[in-house]
Amino acid sequence: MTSNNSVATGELSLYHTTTCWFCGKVRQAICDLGIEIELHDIAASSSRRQELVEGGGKAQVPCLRIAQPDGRVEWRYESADICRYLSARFT
Ligand SMILES: N[C@@H](CCC(=O)N[C@@H](CS)C(=O)NCC(=O)O)C(=O)O
Repeated sequence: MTSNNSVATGELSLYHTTTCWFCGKVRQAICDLGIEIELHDIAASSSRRQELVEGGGKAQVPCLRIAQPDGRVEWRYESADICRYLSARFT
């Protein structure tokens, strides 16, 4: 637990932009679930954008990067799928 009582989820990070409505929906879900996920703004950082394209295959946001315990990395696109995944894991 962190100081503001939320769950820190180090193996997850969200590639997003501040202007994308779909990203806002996912950020709101993260907030509602009381979890903390590192955010990477691909509009503000070309290296983060490149990471997303190289890892996930396209520059679409939002995308949740999930580092599995066995070392595999999953790149999950689609805001509804991301919200469903987070809700199933953290509710
Ligand atoms: N169906 C997707 C739509 C996401 C979407 O359209 N994202 C836009 C930004 S608002 C985007 O990344 N467009 C660039 C691209 O698809 O390459 C979702 O719900 O996540």
